[in-house]
This record gives sequence, structure tokens and C-alpha cells, in this order.
Amino acid sequence: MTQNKSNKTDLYQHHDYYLLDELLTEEHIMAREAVQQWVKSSVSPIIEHYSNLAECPKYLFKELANIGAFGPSIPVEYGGGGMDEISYGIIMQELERGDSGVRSMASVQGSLVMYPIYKFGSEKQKMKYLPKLGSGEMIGCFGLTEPDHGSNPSGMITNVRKNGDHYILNGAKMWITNSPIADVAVVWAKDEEGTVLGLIVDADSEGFSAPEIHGKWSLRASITGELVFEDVKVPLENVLPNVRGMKGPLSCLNKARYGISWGAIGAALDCYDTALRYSKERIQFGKPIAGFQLTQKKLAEMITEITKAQLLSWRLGTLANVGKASPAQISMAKRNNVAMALNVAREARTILGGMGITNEYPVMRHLMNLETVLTYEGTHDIHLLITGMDITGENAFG
Ligand code: TGC
Ligand code: FAD
Repeated sequence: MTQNKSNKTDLYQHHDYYLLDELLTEEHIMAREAVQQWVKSSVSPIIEHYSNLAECPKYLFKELANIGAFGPSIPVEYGGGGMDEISYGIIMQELERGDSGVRSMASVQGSLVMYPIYKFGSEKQKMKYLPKLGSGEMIGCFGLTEPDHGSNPSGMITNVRKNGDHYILNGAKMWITNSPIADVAVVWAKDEEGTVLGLIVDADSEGFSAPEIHGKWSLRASITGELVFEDVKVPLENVLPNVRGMKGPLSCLNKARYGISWGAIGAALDCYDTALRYSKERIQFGKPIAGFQLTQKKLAEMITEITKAQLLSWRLGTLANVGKASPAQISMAKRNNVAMALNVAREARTILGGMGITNEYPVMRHLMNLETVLTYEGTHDIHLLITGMDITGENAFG
């Protein structure tokens, strides 16, 4: 499809109310500026068009690879960017400033497909898949959720049974980002003993299909589908050898949820930036609406909440850099920052009045996207229960 570019200039300016740049290195700031520039030139001009059509700008995969968005903190020799966790977070922030769906393309490829192969794969698997995934030559997806097992993936019924030199895979996964366009899927399934295994499944395998899910009002520029396995033969050598059990998929989620905590800040910053500029230009009752106390309350609360979220993710990044970010700390940041971004988007929408519901401005698109971000990678409520369990020692899930 032809790229339909808008003539509107993206006027976004970064907001750093607490001088957090002083806590960043030159590498972090360079990463932010490079990705911000790319988003301005390659995402902002096309994203409303693709969101309107509910179509994925698939050609961006190669460009995302070129800017180092896939696995920024995975070592270079394994197809990643060799950067630290803060650079990874900042890259996710800038991508989601453009669109949550574009950040999703990078999160899935880097944190949910490359990361498990890097972390749990054999050297042969790493060499076969990681360079192609890192360069965008191959697209990957991550299959954990099932039609009847979303928040409770341990209940999964997708299964494998051994048959000579291969496994036979049966079952179905639901809500899988990128599945209809993926070349390869990292799939989590139970073996005959009920142990969860990770498998690398090639999309051209017989019995593999990935129908698209239509009708989403959210994350419209990201493609989502099912994964259906009907007696799919998976060679034994495609099983990830270095992990067994639910800690496999759940540790990939740690990586992705951490990135989302930063990504949500990006969406919030874009909404705040848009509302601030609009409020200075929009005249009602003879003066800019920025001059009304009620507008100022909204803007002041937005930048306060954004700043708190920036501090949370920055601190989490410093912990992640030394391997000390706990899953529960990651849950707290994902939950807080996504809810914060959703509230900021809602308030920004009101500041824009009627214009707020149109695609003249990015706010309504962010608002709709964030409804997905609140749900995927563990819902808002599930993350609260993870914090609850961590602080009380009591499991309130089941
Ligand atoms: P539980 O019995 O607590 O634990 C089972 C085993 O896993 C270990 N574990 C973890 N390991 C690493 N990281 C974590 N975050 C971990 N959480 C638990 C645990 O230590 C235990 O290990 P072991 O050795 O003792 O066996 O597990 P549970 O089944 O009771 O689950 C708990 C719960 C509810 C927190 C978990 O199931 C959960 O997080 N549910 C939410 C599901 C979810 O987040 N799904 C996301 C699907 S992927 C997605 O949405 C991608 S969207 C991407 C995009 O487009 O950007
Ligand atoms: P449910 O688990 O049915 O939850 C419904 C409601 O019940 C929620 O409010 C939930 O918080 C609440 N609830 C559930 N259990 C409890 C409890 N114990 N206590 C209190 N409340 C509870 N998955 C993948 O594997 N790979 C992907 O790439 C992927 N991409 C996605 C892309 C999109 C656009 C979307 C929407 C989802 C994606 N997901 C993906 C799935 C996502 O992770 C799940 O939607 C999510 O984990 C929630 O599962 P569910 O939708 O089945 O909701």
C-alpha cells in the first residue's frame, strides 16, 4: 500500500520538569534524540492514516531495526543494541510518543521474541534466528494468551506430545500481536507431564495458521491475530532448552513490562505537549484557555504525574541495570505509569474540546491505544494483586 503522508509538522518538544537529563548519560540522550527524530520524520506523518485504516505499517519493521529498536539491551553479537536498560526504556518512550502500536512492534520483536531466544535458547537457535530478527528480516510473535486463559496463563491447554524427533503441537492462542505477519512464533505449551515449554515455531509449518482479529478500536496500527495449531510438527531442536515452567514466559514479560512503563510516559508526554500548546493558542472569553485556573489545574496535575512516573521508571532502570529490579517493582511501574498516561490522555482530550475527538490531534488515538496497554502484559488489576501479594505474602488471585 502507498504511504499516505500528512503535511502536518510534528511540533513535539520533550518535557523534563525535574531536570532528569542530569541523571542521564550522553548515550541515553543521543538515543532519545535519534529516535525522536525518526518518529517525527517516519511515524507522525503516516500514523493517523494507518490508524484510520486499521492497518499495520509493516514496512516500519526494517526502519525500526535500523534505529536499533529491537532488543536495545541484548548484546550486539546476538542482534541487539548492546545498550543499558535506561537506553532501552528511553527508546520505548520515544516510540510510544509516536504511537503505542509502533512501540508494540518493537516490544514484541525485542523483548518477547529475541529475548527468550537469547536468554533460554541454544547457541544454534540464537545464530539461526537472532540476526534475522534484529535486522527486521524476520518478524516474530509471542504466543502465551489463550481464548480461555488470559490473566491466568498457567491454565493453558495448548500442548505438545513427543513423536520421534519432533513434537506434535495442538491448541490455540488469542490476541497475539503481529501473528498474521509473523515468520516465527515463540509459543508456550504444556508437555505430557504438564510442564510448560517454550517452542520456536516457523509460520510456514503445516497446520499453522494465524487469522487476523478485526474490529479493534484500540492499537489500530498494530496487527493482532490468533495462532491456531493443528498437529503442527515442531522439531525437538526448536524447543528452548534452558527453561521449563511458567517462569519462562513470565520473565519475558518482566522485560516487556519494564519497557511499557517508559512507553506510557511517551504517550502521556505527547498528550501533555499537545494540550499545553493548544491551550496557549485557543482563545475563549477573550483570552487563551491556558489562562483559566481550571485548565491550569489540569496541566499542572498532568506534568506532576508525568514527572513522578519519570522518576519511577528511571529508578527502576537503574535497578534493572544491576539485575535488582524485582517483578513486583516492575508491576508497580507498569500499572502506575499506564494508568497515569490514560488519565493524562483523558484530561488532554477535554482541554482540546471538540477538536480532541478528531484525528487532527494525536490525543484520542493515544487515549484509545492506552486502553489496550492497560490490559495487555497483565491487566491493571492483576498488577495490583501482584503488589498486594508481594507486600502481604497472601495470594489473592485464585
Ligand atoms: P506463580 O505460581 O506465581 O509462578 C509460577 C512460576 O513463575 C515464577 N514467576 C516469575 N518468574 C519471573 N518473572 C515473573 N514476573 C514471575 N512471576 C512468577 C514463579 O517464581 C514460579 O516459579 P517456579 O520456579 O516456582 O515454578 O504463577 P501463577 O500462575 O500463579 O501466575 C501469577 C500471575 C497471575 C502473576 C501471572 O500469571 C501473570 O502475570 N498473569 C498476567 C498474564 C499476562 O501478563 N499476560 C501477558 C501476555 S503477553 C502480552 O500481553 C503481550 S502484549 C505485547 C505488545 O503488543 O506490546
Ligand atoms: P481476562 O483475564 O478474562 O480478564 C478480564 C477481567 O477480569 C480483567 O479486568 C481482569 O483484571 C479481571 N480479572 C481476571 N482475573 C482476576 C482476578 N484473579 N482477580 C481480579 N480480577 C481479575 N497476549 C500474548 O500472549 N501475546 C501478545 O502478543 C498479546 N498481544 C495483545 C495485543 C492486544 C491488542 C490485546 C488486547 C491483548 C494482547 N495479549 C497478548 C493478551 C493480553 O495479555 C490479555 O488480553 C490480558 O492478559 C488479559 O487477558 P484477557 O483479555 O483474557 O482478560
